Amino acid sequence: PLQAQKKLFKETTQQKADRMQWWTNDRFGMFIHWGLYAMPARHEWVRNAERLTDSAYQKYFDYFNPDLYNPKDWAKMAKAAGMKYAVLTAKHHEGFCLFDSKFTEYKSTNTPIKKDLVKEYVDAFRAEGIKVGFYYSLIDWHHPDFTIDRNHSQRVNTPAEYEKLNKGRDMAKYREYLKNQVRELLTNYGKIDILWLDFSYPGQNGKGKDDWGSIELIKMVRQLQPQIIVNDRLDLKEYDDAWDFVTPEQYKVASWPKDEKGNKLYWETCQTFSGSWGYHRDENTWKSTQQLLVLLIESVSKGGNLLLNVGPTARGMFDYRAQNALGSMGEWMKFNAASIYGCTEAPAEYNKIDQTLLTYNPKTKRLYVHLVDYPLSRLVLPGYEGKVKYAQFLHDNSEIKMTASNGHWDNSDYKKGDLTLILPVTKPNVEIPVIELVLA
Ligand code: H79
Repeated sequence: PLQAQKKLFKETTQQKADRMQWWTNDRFGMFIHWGLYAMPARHEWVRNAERLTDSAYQKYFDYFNPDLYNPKDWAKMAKAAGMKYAVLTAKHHEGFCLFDSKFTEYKSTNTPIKKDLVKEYVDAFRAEGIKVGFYYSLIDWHHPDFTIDRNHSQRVNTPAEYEKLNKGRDMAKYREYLKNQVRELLTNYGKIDILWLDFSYPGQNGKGKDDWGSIELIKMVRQLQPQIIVNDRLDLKEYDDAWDFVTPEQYKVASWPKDEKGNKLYWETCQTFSGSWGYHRDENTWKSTQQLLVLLIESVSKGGNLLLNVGPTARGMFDYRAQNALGSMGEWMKFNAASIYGCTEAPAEYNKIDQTLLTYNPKTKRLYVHLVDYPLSRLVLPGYEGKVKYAQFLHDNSEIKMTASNGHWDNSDYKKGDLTLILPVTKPNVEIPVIELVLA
């Protein structure tokens, strides 16, 4: 028998399901990585990768002036893409704050732009009806009390070097700073829907729950914002209820993630357009529209969400590649969103169909067959005979004829009990066409 998980709060499973309801329904969110690293424009880890010192990094602070920042445009693009929530980096690992914190001078209000960028984001996204979240980095490469560790921008090799560099640094003070800033974010900007903390790496020269004061922190978070949804990176996995969802980052899960008792977990994969999270001018590894749509559809087909990242430029714009990608997703979502919102993994009685991804809406009892690889005029649904009342394309509600026979004199895929759909030979003008099955 497995050990009972520890609990910090009194919330029941049903109460959690109610709190998570909008999030599981909405499925698709926008991640926004924005900070000083938009200026070097070569990955948000540039300070670590190139071992940049405080003084080498200072020029980005001195010249930070995103004069074209207009989060209303961002919110409109997110909405048009079909995204229902957003998560902005209020502070990333570099330590720079996009908000007017009382606890640091290292903030946007002290740069040439002189604005609380978080405030404008919150107002703009809320105005478009998009739920508002904050990313806050646990790691901080700028704070003088944050001890040098294996993920720091300063690299050291020997224990003696660590000791020397960390003389005078006091994690207890950093812990207070972290708590104070999270309190500011969850107090000064109204109702916040999501808190995305990043990240823990316990072990040698690492940091985890004791370094962050994770238990204290999560208690404060839940007290300030009882309905908030929080990710799983505080290193509190032994508690059932100290986190809400798991966060596979830049990889695909094989199947719906479960805990060790086999319970399905709430989950969200976070993904980038090109690899880097921060704006990367020269990266040439942008995903195709097809790949991006598959990331979304496949997540829903396994019961999860997609948080898709944009890295705005140092002038505060989404660059043309990001705009194009969002636009193409929006084109698809405009006609096919019914297979995403409110949908989840299909019940096991509906067999997998080759070259397709299935999603299911439990309220309307409709099954969505995503034709990832468009078939040639016939699609055999294995074991579906008697299970389907009606079939149509989702984008135009045009009927798709079905037959409980092979539908062709030489359809060798067909077995008794299967259902055959008769499709047009020409693929409809939709990146990934969707068949809507009204289930019996
Ligand atoms: O905020 C985004 C990333 O900066 C942060 N989490 C997402 C949401 C993150 N990405 N990777 N990691 C945390 C783990 C560390 C990976 C590293 Fe590397 C491998 C650090 C150095 C080598 C990736 C590759 C980052 C720089 C090079």
